[in-house]
Amino acid sequence: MKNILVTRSSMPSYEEYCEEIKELWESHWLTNMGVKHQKLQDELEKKLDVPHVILYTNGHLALENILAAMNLPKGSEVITTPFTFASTTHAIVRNGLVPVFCDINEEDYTIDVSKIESLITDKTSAIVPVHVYGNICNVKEIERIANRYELKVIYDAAHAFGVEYKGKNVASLGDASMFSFHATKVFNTIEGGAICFKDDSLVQILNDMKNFGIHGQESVVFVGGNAKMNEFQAAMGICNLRHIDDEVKKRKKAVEHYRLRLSDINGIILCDYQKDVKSNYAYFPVVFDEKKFGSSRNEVFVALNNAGIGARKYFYPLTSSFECFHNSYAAATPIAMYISNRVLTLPLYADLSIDDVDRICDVILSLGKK
Ligand code: T4K
Repeated sequence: MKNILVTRSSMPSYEEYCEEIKELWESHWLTNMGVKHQKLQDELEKKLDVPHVILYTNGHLALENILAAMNLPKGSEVITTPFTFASTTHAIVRNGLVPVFCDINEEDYTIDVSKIESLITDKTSAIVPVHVYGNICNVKEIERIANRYELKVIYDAAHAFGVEYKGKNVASLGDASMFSFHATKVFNTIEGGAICFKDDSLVQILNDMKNFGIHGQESVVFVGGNAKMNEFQAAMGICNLRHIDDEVKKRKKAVEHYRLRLSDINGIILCDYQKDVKSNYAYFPVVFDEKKFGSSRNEVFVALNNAGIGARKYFYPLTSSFECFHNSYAAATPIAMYISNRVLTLPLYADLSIDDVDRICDVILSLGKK
C-alpha cells in the first residue's frame, strides 16, 4: 500500500507552469522583482483585498522583517504563544526582543485573550498572535487590548491564506499579517511568503529590508538584507492562485469526511468550525484524551507510522521549551502543554482521497476502547 505523507504540495500541470515561465527563458530575467513578481503581488492585493502585499522568499524572513520594521525598542517584550512553529518565536528573539508566552484557549488553540492583559508590563511593545491551523484569533479583543495599551499587533497568519472573518479577508487585520507560501501550505510559491498591511509608510522600509536598501545603482540608503522572491517562485504562485478555490474545495471534502468518521468518538477532540469564519482547511488537528480514548497520541502516531501514514505532532514540543532558549523564556502555559502533548495533525491535501481518509480513520479507530 502506498505511503501517505502529512501533506503533499499542490502543483499546476507541468504544461501550465512551463507556459508561465516561457518568457523567463526569453528574457533571462530570473529575479530582482521582475514581471512575475509584480504580477503575483498585484493579483494577491486584489485577491486578499488589502492595500499592500510585499512578497518574500519565505514566510520566516517576512516575519523577521516586519517585526524589525515596527521599530520596537530592543529588549522590549512581545506577547505571543508557544504553540506554534519555531519561526514565530525565532523571529521575535532574532530581533532582540523578548517573547512573553501567553497560554492558548481550549477551543481553537489560538491565544487566550483573557490572559493577555495580566502579561502586559511597561516593557511590552507588541503582540504576535498566531492564527494556528488557520483558526482565527479573537481579533476584536486583541484590537481592543492593543489600542488600550498602545501595542503593535503583527499576526503570524502563516496558516491562514484565504481565510475570511465576517466576510473580510484576514490579511488586513492588525498592523500587519505574515503569510507563508511554503510548499506545505494551502497556497504555495515553492518557498515564499508575504507581509500584508494597510499603512503606506511600511512599503519602502520593507522593500529596503528585502533588497539591501538599494534605491539605484549608485544609491544604497538602508542596511537591508536579501529576502526577495524569485521569478520561478512567483510564476508558481501565479499558477497556483488560478486553482486556489478548487484547492480549498477539495480540502473541505477531505475534512468533512474526517469529521464524519471522527466526531462523537469518546476521547477524540476536534476543533469546532469557528463562527463567522470561512475556513481554508489548512490542517486537521486531532487531540487524543488517552483515558477516554484508550490510546495515547504517541501510540496513535506510531500505529499510523507503521501503517505508512505520516501524521505529525504539530506543535510539539512547545517553542518555549526549545533547548536553544535554555529556559530563558519559561512560562506556565498549561493548556498549550496539554494540547501539545496530545495533538496530531492528520494528513491533509487537495488530492487526499476519501479512501485514504477512511484508511487513516480505520487505523485510528482500531486503537480506541472496544
Ligand atoms: N509561522 C508558522 C505558524 C508556520 O507554521 C511556519 C511554517 C512559519 C511561520 C514560517 O513560514 P516559512 O518560512 O516556512 O514560509 C513545515 C514547513 O517547512 C513550514 O513551512 C511550516 N510552517 C511547518 C508547519 O511545516 P516541516 O519541517 O514539518 O516540513 P517537512 O519538510 O517535514 O514537510 C512536511 C510534509 O510536507 C512532508 O512529509 C511531505 C510534504 N512536502 C514537503 C516538502 C518540503 C511536500 O509535499 N513537498 C515539499 O516540497 O516544516
